[in-house]
Amino acid sequence: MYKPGVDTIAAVSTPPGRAALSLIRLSGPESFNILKKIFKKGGKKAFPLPYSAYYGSVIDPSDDTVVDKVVLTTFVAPNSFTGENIVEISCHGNPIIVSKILAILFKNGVRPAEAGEFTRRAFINGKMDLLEVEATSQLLSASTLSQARLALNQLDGLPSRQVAGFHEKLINHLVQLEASLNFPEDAIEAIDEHKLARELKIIRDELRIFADNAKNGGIVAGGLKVALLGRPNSGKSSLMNYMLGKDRAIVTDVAGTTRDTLEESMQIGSIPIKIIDTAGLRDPGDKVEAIGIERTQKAIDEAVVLVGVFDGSQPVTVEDEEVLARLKAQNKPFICVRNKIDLIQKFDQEFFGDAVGVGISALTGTGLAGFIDELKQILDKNGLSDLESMVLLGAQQQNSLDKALAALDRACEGIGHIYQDMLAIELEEVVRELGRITGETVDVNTLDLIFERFCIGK
Ligand SMILES: Nc1nc2c(ncn2[C@@H]2O[C@H](COP(=O)(O)OP(=O)(O)OP(=O)(O)O)[C@@H](O)[C@H]2O)c(=O)[nH]1
Ligand SMILES: [Mg+2]
Repeated sequence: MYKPGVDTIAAVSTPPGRAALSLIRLSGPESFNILKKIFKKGGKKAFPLPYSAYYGSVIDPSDDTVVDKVVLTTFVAPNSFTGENIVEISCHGNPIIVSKILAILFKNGVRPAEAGEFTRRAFINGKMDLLEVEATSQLLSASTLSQARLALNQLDGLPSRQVAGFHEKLINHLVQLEASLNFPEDAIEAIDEHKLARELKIIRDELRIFADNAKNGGIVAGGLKVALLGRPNSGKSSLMNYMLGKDRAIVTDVAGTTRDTLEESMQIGSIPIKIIDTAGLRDPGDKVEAIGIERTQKAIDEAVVLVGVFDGSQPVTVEDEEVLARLKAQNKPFICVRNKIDLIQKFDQEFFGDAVGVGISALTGTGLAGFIDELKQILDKNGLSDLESMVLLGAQQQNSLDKALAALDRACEGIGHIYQDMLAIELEEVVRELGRITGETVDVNTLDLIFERFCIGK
């Protein structure tokens, strides 16, 4: 059973295996007392001082042997990551030494930390809210610098302040509404429903922008997928290879070379992209190709932007027409690429109609810069390059945001038609769900779900 602030916990915060150093972290009320039993320091500096480093030896009290020479760093409550007394032990990075030190700690009143328990204590002690917890989790799992930057922005607290702002404004409205409902005789000013409707709609607009920023944050954190599609031999794999700067996909003049989808990470400007090469779209020649084409549809579904690749050295075919129709039917931004402009062009220039079309050669690289530019513009237009404003939410937080928006919509639509006590119930729900995003109102089960995604030692 979880007991915050009662137990003193410890875990290794660095990855397992041999290294120059490993870091063992302790947090809890007894951290310093326990260290006094197992650590012999050199020098005269008093122990523990806040934010101090001590050089000395870890001793096994059962037989007084020296286990390792270490450096301790101390953080005195409440000025620490968890808000508790923290000691960090930097020892030599040998798994045998690390296990021995942990074993000594566990014999002397420390218990092993659970996954995410340090961060959970930071949350419980008011050191961070759930938006910052989510940012920490995503910072640890980020695979590109821009994803890390996105998480760091959130750690600065802007999304937290935004949600707190919505929360506060709505609570004020709710309090006035409740007061006029409960004490009508006390000459409390009657609610001006027109004014309230206007103000709620402003909050709803702001909350919708916040939701869009969260949607874009989710897309960027997951790696923004761009799928290449087109008929066989149009040059999809060649284009992917050129963009990646390496021969990732097999390229041949055999139609139907790519049979499975291939996914690779790259960056366009500062935006992390996952580029997906797909099996050429046509009537499949065999079972394998048929499965490949099914996977193409999955790639189309997952992609945020689609790129149609057409062979400019050939006249338009029925398959090209099907590809264009498919691009148009997805309700997603797309770019049409006329490839092979290094060859004599037989492709009808008018074929793309209103759609964005660019000529390139995936063989020589001609026109590639223009294509990347178009791609950037699409990302800009869809708010996907503005990392500063993006928000990262966990699944539970997203669920709460959806519920908050739905209840606020009902309140905005209902005001003037529904009883004020119904309106109050909707606003209560918005306030409760917003509180769940930051963690102001949250239940233990949800916390379990949130923190179990962390590694032990964080
Ligand atoms: N001249 C010229 N040839 C190209 C260009 N792009 C691709 N090719 C050639 O076209 C052929 C097919 O290229 P791929 O990249 O394999 O085409 P694909 O669309 O991936 O084909 P599938 O995997 O079969 O769907 C290969 O012989 C390439 O060398 C280009 O810009 N210019
Ligand atoms: Mg291919």
